[in-house]
Amino acid sequence: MTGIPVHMQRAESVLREARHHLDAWIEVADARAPVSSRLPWLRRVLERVPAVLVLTHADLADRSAVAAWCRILDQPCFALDAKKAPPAVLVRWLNERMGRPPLRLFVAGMPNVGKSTLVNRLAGSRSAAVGAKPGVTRAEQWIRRGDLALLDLPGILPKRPTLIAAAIGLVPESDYDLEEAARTVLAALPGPAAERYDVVAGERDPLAAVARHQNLLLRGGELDLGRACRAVLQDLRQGRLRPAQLEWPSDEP
Ligand SMILES: Nc1nc2c(ncn2[C@@H]2O[C@H](COP(=O)(O)OP(=O)(O)O)[C@@H](O)[C@H]2O)c(=O)[nH]1
Ligand SMILES: [Mg+2]
Repeated sequence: MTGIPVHMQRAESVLREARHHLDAWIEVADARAPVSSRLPWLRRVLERVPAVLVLTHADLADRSAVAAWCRILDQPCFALDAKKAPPAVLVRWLNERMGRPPLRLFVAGMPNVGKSTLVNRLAGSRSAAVGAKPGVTRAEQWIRRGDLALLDLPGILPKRPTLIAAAIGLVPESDYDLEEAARTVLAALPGPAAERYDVVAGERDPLAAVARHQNLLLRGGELDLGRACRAVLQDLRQGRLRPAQLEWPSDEP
């Protein structure tokens, strides 16, 4: 298990056992950052289990960039707004993998990528019965949701989360520098930043420009850069900076 953080070694050993019982797994990542929001080590562990990649938050991303990502990524890929009904092609893909109901499914991804939202939509109106599903390896790991038996494995994080992952809210706040994350966002989204904060191209200190534009001042009248950082991150997360494409396929080597 070298190369895998200690807190994930248990997750890996559970998965090594459970993978034989899975019909399929859904890797959930964020369409705004399809590199930073993925978990390569998980793909290695689950190599032989049929996989589909779901890119959530497509409603906030750049449509053509996301379409290009889906073309170059290595597996079936669906970009969607997880809050809406899942596309029929995704449901069909899953149904085709089901042996006898329920579909034994692992929905995996970093915190906040949209796993629960997606599962609720997939389980739909039949999701009333929530409880332990006995009989498959370690009973406590499985949750029954309608026609789905879900492997429950919380707390999966990459070893070194990027500032972009932090910016979209996938990383605990204690684990990154707010100012670095906010500056990363402003640098990556010049168009939306200009539109929302009038940050002009070549601006020496874009964060100060945000503080000025939003009138964020400390008592003495100085610019409140701390609040400017929070404003930028909140605007990004709440969909007020659009399109919020933070990683482009053309950046890939
Ligand atoms: N705009 C948008 N918001 C989403 C989408 N998917 C999830 N969310 C929101 O993102 C937040 C985290 O979603 P959640 O399902 O709890 O993530 P989980 O931690 O992976 O289970 C919630 O506020 C959701 O409403 C999406 O596709 N588009
Ligand atoms: Mg959740």
